[in-house]
Amino acid sequence: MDALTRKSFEVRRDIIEMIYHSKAGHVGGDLSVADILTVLYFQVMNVSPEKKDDPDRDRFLLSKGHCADALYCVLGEKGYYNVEEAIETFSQFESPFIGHPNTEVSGIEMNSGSLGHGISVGVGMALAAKMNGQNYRTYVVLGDGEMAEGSNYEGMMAAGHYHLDNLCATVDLNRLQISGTTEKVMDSSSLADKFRDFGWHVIEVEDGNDCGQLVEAYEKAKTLKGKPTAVIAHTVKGKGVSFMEDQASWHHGVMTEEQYEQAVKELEEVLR
Ligand SMILES: Cc1ncc(C[n+]2csc(CCOP(=O)(O)OP(=O)(O)O)c2C)c(N)n1
Repeated sequence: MDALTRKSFEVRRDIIEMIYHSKAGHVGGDLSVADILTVLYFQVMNVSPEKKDDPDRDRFLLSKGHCADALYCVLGEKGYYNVEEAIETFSQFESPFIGHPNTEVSGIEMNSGSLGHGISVGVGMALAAKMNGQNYRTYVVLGDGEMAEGSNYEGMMAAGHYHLDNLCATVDLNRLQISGTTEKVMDSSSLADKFRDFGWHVIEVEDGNDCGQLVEAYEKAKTLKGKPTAVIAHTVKGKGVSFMEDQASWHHGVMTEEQYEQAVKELEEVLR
């Protein structure tokens, strides 16, 4: 197994621990986005704990903020803090590791949780880089259910208008949102056409849980000029834990002890 895939499974293992320990969190979306976050933090982005205040660091915004748990685990694995501390205190009184991303946590650039704001904030950051002659890139990660929020489309329009080729948005397209399929709750199909209509390049990733395919997409995105790039990553909600895969009920389910043990067993088999 390559190092990035291995890391994505270590992140999954942390997520299961964090969620079982706290009896909180959004496990389905965490597991679908685990590979995207791992690839961005461990391969693609110019970020590190040492550079956390460097004005030229790349910027990352988790627009689907309910998956803070996954982001906390990736940042911990990357060395921004001790991942064990995040796992043990997640969602507890006075812990900075609250249920949605907040800038009290080292490495986090934007508070989120109210869906639909990442692209607009990303437009501001990307535009600022252009105006100040800086070379950093801005990355935003969204959910496909989140694409029901109208504010996304205003942000997409502005990004196209200003030709922000230093902005890259990823949609974690797992086809499920909080209460069922996105098709049934609020149909956001033809996302690629929507991005293109607003003046974006689009790269579709057939298997958005495959680290190799994701790396290829992000490296290509870095070479595309004149327009922002949308990476549409086709993922599986709950990926890596068989009984959670493709089940909307695991959007924020709490595991029984038996289910926790089964999840750990499956992930450790991959890591062995
Ligand atoms: C503005 C706003 N409306 C509603 C919610 C409640 N909410 C939390 S997660 C979610 C579903 C998101 O679905 P998706 O973006 O597909 O997330 P994923 O499947 O990747 O976890 C909703 C509606 C919210 N957080 N913010």
